[in-house]
Amino acid sequence: MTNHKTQVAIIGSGPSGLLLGQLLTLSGIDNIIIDRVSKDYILSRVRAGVLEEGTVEMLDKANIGPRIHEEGMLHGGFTYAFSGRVERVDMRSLINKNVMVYGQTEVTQDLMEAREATNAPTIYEVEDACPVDFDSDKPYVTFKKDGVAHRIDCDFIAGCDGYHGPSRQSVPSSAIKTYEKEYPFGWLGILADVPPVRHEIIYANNERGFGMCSMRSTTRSRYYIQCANDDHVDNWSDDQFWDELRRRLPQDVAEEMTTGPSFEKSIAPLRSFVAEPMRFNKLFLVGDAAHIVPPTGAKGLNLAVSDVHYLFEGLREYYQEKSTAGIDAYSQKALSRVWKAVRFSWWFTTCMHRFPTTTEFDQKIQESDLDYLSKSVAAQTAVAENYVGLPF
Ligand code: RFL
Ligand code: PHB
Repeated sequence: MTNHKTQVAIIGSGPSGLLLGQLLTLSGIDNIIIDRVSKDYILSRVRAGVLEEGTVEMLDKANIGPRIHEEGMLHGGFTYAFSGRVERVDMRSLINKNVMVYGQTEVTQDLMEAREATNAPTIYEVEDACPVDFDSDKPYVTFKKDGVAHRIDCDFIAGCDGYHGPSRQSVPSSAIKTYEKEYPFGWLGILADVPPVRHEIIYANNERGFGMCSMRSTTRSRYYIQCANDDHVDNWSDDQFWDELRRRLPQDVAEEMTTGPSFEKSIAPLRSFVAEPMRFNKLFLVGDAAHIVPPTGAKGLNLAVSDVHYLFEGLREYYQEKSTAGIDAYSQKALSRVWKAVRFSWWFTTCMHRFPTTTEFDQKIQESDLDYLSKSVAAQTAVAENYVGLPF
């Protein structure tokens, strides 16, 4: 058995674990991060692309360097299309705020590099990670690495291990309540080294299903189409994908879109999920470990960052001011913001997609919702506030 000792043991080296670790390290609070997979595998995962202003501020606070401001693209609005119309929510003129388009993979890479520069320990490719005795004053984490058993004794455990990780699953079912909604479709996404068709993101509601244009840079595009839940990437050649996407976009956009070979293609299911509470004495759930939102509105990564904000402030207060007020308030503060993002993501998903059960009545309601949005400054302001992210 190899024994380790630290103040905060962090399970999961995704954006939430890495950001929490970096903020703790910068405040002189020891932490060890463990992850089931390798660094390269984590960096090969293609996920979110839109960062709220509060997220960028948190990344600045973590000192992850200037790359995000050099390479990230500020967007002052987004476009939505429906019923042959093209409309825009202008966040910049409505509420003087922007979002930043910068890939989650880049955020993760920046955080990994920042962590390496501090020499804070990260152990990759561990097996059987398990939070233990977190209801007592002597919590610890066990795992195996290369067949050798390890144990990390700590003050607190941060469960930053995503939806499938062991942290939430180690909580007795009587102590946790979960809320869940599955959507009867997924998103088929591709990455291609072609210039984005428009400077801003386009969300398209179409009778053939949802379609979306996003990007990672001025030379790299990310496109999505709604697909069936049981669909498979092998069913879609690049040509089939582009043809179907074109059919779902406004005509001028479809005609001007540059296509090319994709180098990544994947299907993500859409789900809303919340676990309550997010604290179990010495164990905290953070990010996807506690909640999942459908990607419409790009809230998943941003919610992980706001959780980290509340938890980091609580832990900092605990160590520097000997107060438990922040960690005691963590679950309630985080969940209050989580539910608002869950509602917004659900609303945007419901407005923009075709459900197998959509009736003519539902269709009319969807169209009138989007028509109202296009005509009401109050509605646009509400959407803009949610899209750029509610305050922490
Ligand atoms: P992550 O990124 O899932 O990281 C969790 C880490 O925990 C590790 N882990 C374990 N470690 C040790 N032992 C175990 N037994 C473990 N089990 C798991 C994992 O290897 C991993 O490294 O969670 P985190 O840090 O909370 O970050 C959350 C975000 O990643 C997530 O909210 C977003 O990526 C969600 N999401 C999207 N969000 C958006 O805002 N826009 C998007 O376009 C978008 N696309 C996506 C997504 C999530 C996807 N997933 C989860 C399948 C597309 C996909 C495919
Ligand atoms: C993305 O670029 O992957 C993206 C952007 C906005 C969303 C979802 C995904 O709402």
